[in-house]
Amino acid sequence: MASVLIILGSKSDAEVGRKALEVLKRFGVQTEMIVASAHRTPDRVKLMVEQSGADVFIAIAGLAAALPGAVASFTSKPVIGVPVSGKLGLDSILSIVQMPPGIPVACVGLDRGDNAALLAVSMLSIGDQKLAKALSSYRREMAEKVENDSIEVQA
Ligand code: RP5
Repeated sequence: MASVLIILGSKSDAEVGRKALEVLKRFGVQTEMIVASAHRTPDRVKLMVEQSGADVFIAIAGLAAALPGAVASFTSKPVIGVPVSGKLGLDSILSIVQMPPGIPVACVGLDRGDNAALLAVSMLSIGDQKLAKALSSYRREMAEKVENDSIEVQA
């Protein structure tokens, strides 16, 4: 069964991680969430990634957010980075987006654990028809909500 490992750079990133967990749970994707810091526990990051059987990794970190890049250095599976908002705003985004050539990571918006999970579901759905169908109906539900919202504001 397809699975995702969510790695938080700190316990303080847990709220963003929970957004991802919620979405992955809705799609029935097996998920585990752990804490491992790229700067404070680099050996632990390596160990957790190398011993994980996950198909997709979601790495969530703020400040000089090296975690997604560090995770990607230990696996050739897809890594999705989630920049966590701080005082500066662009620090974690740039740290994740500006990977050197050869080791890319995907980057979603600030604090968008939910979008990271949806992107993971989209990747996993390539080889999983059930997941692909679930993603299509999720999108249909969203479209219906927009149409209903429109009716509501017009009334
Ligand atoms: C980053 O530094 C973590 O991902 C977190 O977003 C930020 C602050 O960490 P703590 O001081 O809360 O542990 O490495």
